[in-house]
Amino acid sequence: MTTIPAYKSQFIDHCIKANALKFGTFTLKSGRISPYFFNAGLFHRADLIRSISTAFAHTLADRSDLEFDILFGPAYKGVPLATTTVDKLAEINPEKYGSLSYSFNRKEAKTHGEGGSIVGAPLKGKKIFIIDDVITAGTAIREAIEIIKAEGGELVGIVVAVDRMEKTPAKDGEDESAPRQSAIGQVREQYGIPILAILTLDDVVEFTKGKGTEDDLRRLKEYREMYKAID
Ligand code: OMP
Repeated sequence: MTTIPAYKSQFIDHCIKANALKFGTFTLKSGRISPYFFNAGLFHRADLIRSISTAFAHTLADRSDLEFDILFGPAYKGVPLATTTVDKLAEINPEKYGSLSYSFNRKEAKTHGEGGSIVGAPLKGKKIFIIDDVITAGTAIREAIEIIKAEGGELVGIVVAVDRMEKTPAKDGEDESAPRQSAIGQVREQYGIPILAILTLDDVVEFTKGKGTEDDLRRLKEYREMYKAID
């Protein structure tokens, strides 16, 4: 049995206490019926935002090969994730991350005052890492990538809280059970960048083996069998 690092299992514990990770029956944006759901919108409490920013910071700092100037959190859910994770990274390693910046987009460009559609560090000529909650079909992430391109930044990676590892939905006439890539896999291949996650579906299954009910575990495994992507 594979063991998961302490920061991951602490993070899952916090998620479950806060109801941010729930087991049951949930209909996803894609229409799939999932036995679990992750809701990053519930991390507004001080102890929880601290827990998620700590987990993000460890996920990034563990990859000492990665260099970036700015954490970009797409509006709105990415905003607190970017700001708090920048702070946490500087606490963990002030030498490497002390001058790291955060940045995010305005949903509507401002036409008065300082103007523009970016709040925080300007992206032009900088190495940018996107931070976000969940990638399912990849729509939100692709919008963020377009903003970074338009602002002249260089995208060097993406980190999400949960990688559901799901294959893209079947197109008309395609067999839903046929093997397919994930949205994350497609973005990784298209842009040639690393995409990291605090938790994956595999981590959730491992955690449930130790702490969940038999029924939750069986339903998670069935779901994984049905929807896990080839990469
Ligand atoms: P994409 O923009 O299609 O990649 O989907 C991301 C969205 O999936 C999030 O903004 C949520 O609305 C939703 N979501 C979750 O937040 N947590 C989950 O566990 C599953 C989903 C989902 O609907 O697939």
